Amino acid sequence: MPIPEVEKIWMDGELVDWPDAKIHVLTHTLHYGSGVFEGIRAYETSKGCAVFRLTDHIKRLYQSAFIYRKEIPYTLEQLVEATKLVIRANGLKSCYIRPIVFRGYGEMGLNPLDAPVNVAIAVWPWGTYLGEEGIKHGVRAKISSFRRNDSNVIPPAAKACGQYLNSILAKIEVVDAGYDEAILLNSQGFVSDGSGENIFIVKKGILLTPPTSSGALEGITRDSIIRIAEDMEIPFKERDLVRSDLYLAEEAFFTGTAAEVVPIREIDNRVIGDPGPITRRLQEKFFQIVRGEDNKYSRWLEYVG
Ligand code: PPE
Repeated sequence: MPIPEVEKIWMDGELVDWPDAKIHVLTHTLHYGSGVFEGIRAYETSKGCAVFRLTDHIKRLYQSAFIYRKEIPYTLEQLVEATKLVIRANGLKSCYIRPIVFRGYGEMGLNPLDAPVNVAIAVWPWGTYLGEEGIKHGVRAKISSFRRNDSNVIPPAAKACGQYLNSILAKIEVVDAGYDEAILLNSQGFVSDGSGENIFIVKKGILLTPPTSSGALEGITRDSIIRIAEDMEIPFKERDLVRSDLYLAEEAFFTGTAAEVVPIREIDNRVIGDPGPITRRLQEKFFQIVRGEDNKYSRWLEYVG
């Protein structure tokens, strides 16, 4: 997807012009994928631009960095403020936000601990991730032959740059085969998540999603949907899912910051059908919340000011 350019990017404490936000070709993370990142969205509301669960995302960024023994040279509050600053500096009403903490220039080799740590926060307007049609009528998903990286290989709990090679292989495979999105199983054969989304299904009226021990990222959208479902008294269970659970699902959908809430209309050519009632209700509520139309969830919105 092409990146629409804006004016400024926050880099190591300063706002720099978009074309000047450059790094050296010997940057450690470019070679070894040793960075960690976040994906966050800000939405237009009647009270101005609001970032959805900004503090929770930045907390996860610190957790990802912690796993890789990387010290972020800023406080959580500073990165929260920097995020708001860069949105304001670009005059955006809504956007996607990509903070990245990476090992910079100066050291090569697999011990990253002496390499410098750099931080950047970029923002840009980003429309629907899997298409408008996908949001409305659902996407066609295929289970990839690539397995999700195991916790003892590359912990899926950290959102690290290098681990996305796993998602990239899965995505290429299913897009080549004519599908919209990949679903990954873990090495035991249980369902994990999508290439860049968590997955939910409905079976016998119960909302189900795999536990994070399946290799699924502890998604913030996933957590939001679980809490919304509880508030709506939709029966919910976190449990391991096998391939046939997906085929026989009454409803299925993906959740993610970039993807938002996207119905799945087909999995491996087994038709699940048009978005079902539970998917619709959760999707509608999610969009109301992010647009600031439901005060009950106002704590999830952090205004840019
Ligand atoms: N699983 C994976 C593998 C994943 O990458 C994401 C987010 C999720 C689940 C959902 O997590 P959350 O955003 O907290 O609800 N993927 C990010 C990157 C996507 C990209 O193409 O880049 C995102 O949605 O921002």
